[in-house]
Amino acid sequence: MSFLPVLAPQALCRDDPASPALSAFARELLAGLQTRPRCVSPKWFYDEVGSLLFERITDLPEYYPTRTELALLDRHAPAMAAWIGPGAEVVEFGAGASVKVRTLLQALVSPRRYVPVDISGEHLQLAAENLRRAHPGLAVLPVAADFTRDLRLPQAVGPRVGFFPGSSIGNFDPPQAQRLLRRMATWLQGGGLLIGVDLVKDPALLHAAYNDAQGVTAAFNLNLLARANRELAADFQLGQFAHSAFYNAPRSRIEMHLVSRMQQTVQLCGQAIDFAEGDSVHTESSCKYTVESFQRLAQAAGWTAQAVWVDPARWFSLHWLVPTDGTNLTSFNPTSGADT
Ligand code: AVJ
Repeated sequence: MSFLPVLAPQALCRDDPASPALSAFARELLAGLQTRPRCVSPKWFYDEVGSLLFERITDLPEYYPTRTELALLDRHAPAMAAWIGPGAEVVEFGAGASVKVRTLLQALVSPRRYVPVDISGEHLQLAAENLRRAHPGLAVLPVAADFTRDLRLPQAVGPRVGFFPGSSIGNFDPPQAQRLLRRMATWLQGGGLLIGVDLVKDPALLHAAYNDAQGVTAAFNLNLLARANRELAADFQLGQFAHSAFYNAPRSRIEMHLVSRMQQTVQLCGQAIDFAEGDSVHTESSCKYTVESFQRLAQAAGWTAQAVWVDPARWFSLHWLVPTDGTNLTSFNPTSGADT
């Protein structure tokens, strides 16, 4: 009698070499490649290389969201600060390099604490150091967490306010976005939420923003496979996959895919993954809203829109939301309203 050799998952695919359990990345990537249609969460883009590539995207001439949102923050930070009120504890979801929050923190009246939450731990510590230098007197308490799964925040030290810029909410389809907004309401304990939302616009502008001439977005997308090679010892041939990004008009969203250029088999954690020519892996959705469609979504998630700021070209929006049940803890009443 003979035993068939069982291919042990490669050591790199596991957090603990003594346990057969796969790491979260290995597990989700394998499951995503074995399901149909193939899909992988965009949260896995953000290892160190991916976080740097994303920062390069934000500087691209075609990528309008970051500079448009920064201009809105610059111009309207005093009005936003008035809605938020003094002594706030700012919780940022997906803080990355914590660039945008600086403008907000400068306008706030004695902010008590800044709590950046990010899935990428290395990035978080560096950003926290820089912020402490820029705001001596401000407590900075980074939390490394995947808030799409679970989030445990430290005890609040002041009225909480959420900050979720960049239109990262667009990564979730509307039902998921609604669930996430509801969970944010519980984390914020009655506090408001300042959230950036990219707007529906000429598809040609959207297409250019996700198909930049320098190929940085393509490199960002392909880094998912490079990361699997680095972290999981997979053998993806990067040249054998193509970046594809297009606007899905009926669903008002940009979709990014990695498309197999040929028939091929990839080894991943002891499993053989087959691709036919043209098979695609859906790696990201970036949903676009109108001001009204986003306000309806927020309303359905238990939030009331009190103010919205939009740039003159109507490319991007920032929304000030408060819980509909009226338990907003801010006692400060702003006298200056929002303008659009
Ligand atoms: C960080 C999710 C807002 O959807 O525009 C940029 C990520 N992907 N280029 C976006 C991204 C490709 C970005 N978000």
